[in-house]
Amino acid sequence: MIYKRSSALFAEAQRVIPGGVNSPVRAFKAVGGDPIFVKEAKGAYLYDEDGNRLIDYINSWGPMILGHAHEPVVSAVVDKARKGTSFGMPTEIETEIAALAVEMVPNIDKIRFVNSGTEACMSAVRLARGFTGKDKIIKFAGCYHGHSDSFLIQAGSGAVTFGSPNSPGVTKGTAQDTLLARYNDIEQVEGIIESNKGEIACIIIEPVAGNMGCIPPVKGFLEGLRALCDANDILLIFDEVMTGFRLAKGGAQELLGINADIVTFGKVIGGGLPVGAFAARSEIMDYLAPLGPVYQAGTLSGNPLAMAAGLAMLTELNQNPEIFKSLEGKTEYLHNGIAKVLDEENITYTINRLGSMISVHFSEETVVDFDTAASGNNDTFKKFFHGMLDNGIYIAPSAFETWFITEALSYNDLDKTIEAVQKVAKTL
Ligand code: KE4
Repeated sequence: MIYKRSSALFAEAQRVIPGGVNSPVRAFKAVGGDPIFVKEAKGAYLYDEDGNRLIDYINSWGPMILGHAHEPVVSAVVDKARKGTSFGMPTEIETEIAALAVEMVPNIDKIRFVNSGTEACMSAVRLARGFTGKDKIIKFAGCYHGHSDSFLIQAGSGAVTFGSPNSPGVTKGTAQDTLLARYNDIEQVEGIIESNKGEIACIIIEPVAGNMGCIPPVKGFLEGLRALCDANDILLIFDEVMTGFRLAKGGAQELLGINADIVTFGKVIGGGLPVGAFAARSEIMDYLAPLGPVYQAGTLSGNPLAMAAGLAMLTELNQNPEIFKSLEGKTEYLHNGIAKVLDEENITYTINRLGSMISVHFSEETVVDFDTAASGNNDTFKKFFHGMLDNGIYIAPSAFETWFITEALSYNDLDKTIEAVQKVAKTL
């Protein structure tokens, strides 16, 4: 594959944008080489600036669950744009999408829209602190809840990719209120709660981790967190920015049958436009300004354009719940196909999968937390990434990310992907 124009554009971008990108993981630092610049996309395919067509397994890190430039979303946005893009005043469409989200997701009465997953998670933690009157939070090494200061403590995704889990600029004062636990280790969480009795406002977790690759919760882990929160007056925050409206209509709460106190959303809920949200039962949400004392605000929150994209997306998912089963079937097919060809080539690997989230780890250990995710052979991953790219398949440019399956993928696309793995496996 030729990437001449992408490389030229990257050189230009670096003159005026730090690192040439507006989000670090896009810079290919973890895999080497220059990033691909996308010209346009449709369905399951990206078309880069050098005329290459790539089968896309990132889908903008999750939002494009129905494929790129999905017609109902596009026309909803175009129609809305003609009537104005933002007013900074309430509009009916915000109520429509809020009511639909409340109908689709268990345990929430009200939802507040913001502009990113980071903002949703940041606001959810502030709300939990305000509601409980307590300061400390528990997060899990390798989980990523966006780039708000409280979360950049052994965060996943781009933060780990950069090998700089704790970012400069996060003060000691902030860091001291963030307690770190190991994913899937309920005993450790119990110990942390014991040694911080009465001080913990919330536990925030990705119910299915997606920022260390895909790591499903082991049996009993989430149930244990639920019980510990109930016994200690701690709010359980499910960060469903990735899993929300992807694993099921009601997200991980529905699929795994665990009730969270606050749920955060992003990605799919915006249909590809900048939307985040956080939601809970009224008793908690009514603590938010202008009703309650916890302040949270945003100029473009709930803007009609983003709401139109999100409403079109959620409406289609709500009316066609069989999409989630179809996504799961495609992901399982891909999993089995990749496993078969890697076994044939005697490659050491493990594949984690849940619903339409999947990741390939070149590790002999079962990947259940940050440390085992980090034990993967990164050199092998780099070769795998570039080999797949050269075969027209775009997977996450980091071993600490999840692949996102889109309904726009055909089984022919999946077969092409498996064939590419077979070819690349011979070079590993
Ligand atoms: P945003 O602020 O990027 O919209 O959302 C932050 C966030 C919160 N919670 C979870 C579970 C997330 O996965 C994310 C963002 N995901 C990354 C991909 N792993 C976004 C990609 C990027 O940083 O460019």
